[in-house]
Amino acid sequence: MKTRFILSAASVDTMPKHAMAEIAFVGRSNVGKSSLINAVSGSKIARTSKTPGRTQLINFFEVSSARAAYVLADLPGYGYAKAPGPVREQWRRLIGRYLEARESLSAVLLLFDMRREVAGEDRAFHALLVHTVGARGAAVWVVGTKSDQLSKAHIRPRCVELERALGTERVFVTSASKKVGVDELRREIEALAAGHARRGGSGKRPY
Ligand SMILES: Nc1nc2c(ncn2[C@@H]2O[C@H](COP(=O)(O)OP(=O)(O)OP(=O)(O)O)[C@@H](O)[C@H]2O)c(=O)[nH]1
Ligand SMILES: [Mg+2]
Repeated sequence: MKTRFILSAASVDTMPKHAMAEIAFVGRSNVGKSSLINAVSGSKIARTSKTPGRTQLINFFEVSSARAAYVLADLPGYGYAKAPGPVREQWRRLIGRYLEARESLSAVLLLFDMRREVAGEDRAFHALLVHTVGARGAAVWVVGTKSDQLSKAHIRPRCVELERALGTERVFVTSASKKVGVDELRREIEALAAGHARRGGSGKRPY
């Protein structure tokens, strides 16, 4: 598997143009987006941090394996209460514009820390994804992160709670640190990317 950092974008105009499948990683600040990108791509390409709100731009990475080539987009985390109001507003707008502009997005992965309760803001964001990019044909996957922090007995009940709270059928259980669920997630992403390539790229137009 080869990985390449493409670029960091602060606005829609500077996002990369390509015809590969693109998969976006979104979720609250500190949920483990960058760590999961590293786990899936088998690299240390995305910067991770103990300080929430570190990723403030959209970072694009290209991953190619024997099976497929695709782009992973690492989005800034939403809902970081300590960030100043204008900064949060700027992130919110950047995420909104990204979702609007990337019209042939293959999938959005919405990450949840499996230890945390689902808040109203999370439900609203999930619903927004389903009604916007989901309605345009992108897959919207709910991914539970940091499963290593839960006892085995608690994992299934937490998944059921997440499924109920969001009205979704499937939750991917992952731990980037213990590599739980990572191979499965990579296989699903590769399958999406292979389908995208078979259909001749974006189907509409390259980004
Ligand atoms: N125990 C455990 N910790 C994790 C896991 N994944 C990430 N972390 C930790 O959680 C913290 C945040 O991880 P990041 O990957 O930087 O999170 P992020 O969602 O990219 O954060 P922002 O870019 O700030 O929005 C770091 O201290 C990671 O080491 C995991 O699977 N298990
Ligand atoms: Mg990050």
